[in-house]
Formats: sequence, structure tokens, C-alpha cells
Amino acid sequence: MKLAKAEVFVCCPGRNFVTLKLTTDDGIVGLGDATLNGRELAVASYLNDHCSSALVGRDPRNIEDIWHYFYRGAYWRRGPVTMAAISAIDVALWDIKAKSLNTPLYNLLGGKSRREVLVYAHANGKSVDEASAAAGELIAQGFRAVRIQSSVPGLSHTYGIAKGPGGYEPAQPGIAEEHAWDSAKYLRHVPALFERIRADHGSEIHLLHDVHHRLTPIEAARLAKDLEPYRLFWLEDPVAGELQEGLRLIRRHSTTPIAIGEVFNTAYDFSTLLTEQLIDYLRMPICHGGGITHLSKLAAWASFYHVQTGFHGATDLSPIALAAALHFDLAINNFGIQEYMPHSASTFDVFGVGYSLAQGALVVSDAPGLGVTFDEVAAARFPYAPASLPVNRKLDGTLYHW
Ligand code: EZ4
Ligand code: CO
Repeated sequence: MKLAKAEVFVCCPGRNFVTLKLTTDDGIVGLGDATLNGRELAVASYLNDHCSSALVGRDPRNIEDIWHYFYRGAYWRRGPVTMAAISAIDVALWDIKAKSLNTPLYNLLGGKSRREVLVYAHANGKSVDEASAAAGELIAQGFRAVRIQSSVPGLSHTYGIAKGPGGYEPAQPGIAEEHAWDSAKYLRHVPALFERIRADHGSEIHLLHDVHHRLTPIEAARLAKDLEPYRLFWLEDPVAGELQEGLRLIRRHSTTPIAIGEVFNTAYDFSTLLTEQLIDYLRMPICHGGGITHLSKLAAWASFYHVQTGFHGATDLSPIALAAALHFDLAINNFGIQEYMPHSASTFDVFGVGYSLAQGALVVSDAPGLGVTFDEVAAARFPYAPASLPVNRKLDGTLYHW
């Protein structure tokens, strides 16, 4: 078996997606998601200009060798663009292997460890009332875990809050929007938000919150401590993760579980976090962290430290990425939870999927491979539309983490 074609598609069915399609000489198609929100064309170029011709002619069954060819062989290794490209190649190869063996992908990853994949949904509100009402709706739909974000009084924009009807989408057309930030206002607001959510919805529902990298280590330690009475499932990205040692300060002060890693791209980004037991959930997704081949190694390493997975799953990860995550989530022992945001109807005009939602969990179909289809004709109806993620400034104008 040989790879005959490597094609890259950039389309915008509701939002931008980059899709890698590999085809073998006997006509088997493998799909990979290469979307990096706001940097789509950089990954498309990496694949087109630096990978495609090196893929053609290779035996797609040698996934481990191909992974190392593009990782070690690149010399300029790691980084989000390179690793998103390697991830797409790797997932497409696993898709081909599973299809060629006529079996769902999870069977090649150890088989099923559970019946379904627990997901968390997103409740957002411009006020605490709105956030609590949104959480109530999701709980009524059967979700067992809900992430809660609400606007911070006195700030013009807050991460995670949809502008109008429809889901939250931070990337906007043109150059980056500028948002405002104030840690003191935020730190005053969040404990009161969770006090209210627990009072309204009881102790059973799993509650999560995303700080989105915006605190210093000592501020994050304070927030984690202040939130202890509300028993969070996790506090996400309390600090910017490149300073792994920063997580030590949080651990010293609090037992609130910590999730981190949606912007990480290799296992090395977790080394101190695992060996010093500074986190509880790892969020680096398959589509940005080197694919199934690399995540299998990281998840196994994490399991020895009692760290579970909680993969990033915003809508800027395509249905291919979600399907890859679901097969992996189903198979590994140390799965924790999966982030879930429903994709738009136009996204499903392009991507056909086999997973389905039932009582707050996703159920994976037994279709061979990933169980995802990509409609090129439909994709061509939705041309790429440049968009950027926002930037954030403190109230005095100082540039800060978004
Ligand atoms: O801001 O995916 O937990 N989810 C998140 C997301 C990220 C976006 C960035 O593209 O933090 O909303
Ligand atoms: Co996040």
C-alpha cells in the first residue's frame, strides 16, 4: 500500500477549517484536521510546501516511522504550526489503517474502556442570572458537566461570552479585536458567580471554569482557594502555561483540580507538571499535539501520575478532530472528560459524522476508521474568510494575555 495523493482544503462553513486528505493507491481516504484558529494558512502552507511531496509514495501503514520523519526529520521541531501539521498527517494515517482493517479506530487503540464519552457543555451569560439560566437549560438537556463563564462587571468584553445568539466564537474577521482586562474585578466576581450556580443547581452537577491564562501564579492560587467551597471539577488554564513552575504556587495553596495544555504542542510541555504532580487534567488535543501517536505516549506517561485527559474541544477544532478525540477517549483508561461545543449546521454540510449526543455523553459509531466524511464540493461553497483571535489589554493599555 502506498500514499498516492496528499491534498489540503481550506474552507469556512461557519468558521475556517483546514483539512488534510490522504489517498492511497488502492483508493482508501484518510482525513486529518490541520486547523489552527487564526493561523490556518500557515499550517496549510506547512503541509503543502513541506510535507505533501514527501508523503506521496510512502507506505501509510508505517505510522511511527512517518511521525518521526516529520518530527525529528524537520530539524526545526515543535511549535503549534509544525505540530498541527504533523497531527493532521498522523490522524489521517490512523484513519487509513483502521479503514484498511475495516474496524473503528478505537479498536486499534486498545478497544473500548467505557460505553460513552462524558462531555462538558458551555453555559455563558452577560450576567450571573443569564449564566445560571443557561446552565439550567443544559442540565435540563441532560448534561452532567457544565463550564460556566459570565461577563465581569465593569469590563467591556469577557472571554467565553457570545455576542449574540449562537455559540461563542472568539475569532473575528480582519485584524485582532482589542479587549479589556482587570484581574482585581475578575477575582472579585468569580467566587460570587459559583456561589450562585451551586445555590441554583445543587451539588451534583460537575462545574468547570476557564481562566484563559489570565492570572499570575499567586492570583491563580488565591482564586483556586476561594473556589474550594464550590467543588469545581476543574479550574482551567489558571496561568499561562509556558512557566510550568508557576503551577507550584497554586498547588501549595489549594486542592481545586487544575486542567492545562490547550495551547501546548508536545509532551515536553508537561514534563514538570507531571513529574511534580502539579495538574489533574491535560488538555493538549490530538489535532495540535502531534496526533494519536504522540498523545498515546503522553496519556500513558500521565497515567502513572494519576493525571487524566480533558481534551480541548472548541468549535475551532473540526469534526475530524472531535472524532479522533472520541475514539481515543473511548479507548484509554485515564480518560477524564471531553470538551464539547456543537458545530454549526453548515459545518455538518461539509463534514459527515457518526458520533451522537445522548444524556450528556457522546456515543461513537462503529463505522470503520474515524467515521467522518469530507464533502469537497460542499467545502468549495464556503471559501476561506480571514479572521483573528482578540488581543487583551489591561485598563491602562498594557498588553496582557488573551
Ligand atoms: O479560546 O479554542 O477551552 N476552550 C478555550 C477556547 C479557545 C479557542 C481558541 O481558538 O479556551 O475557547
Ligand atoms: Co480553554
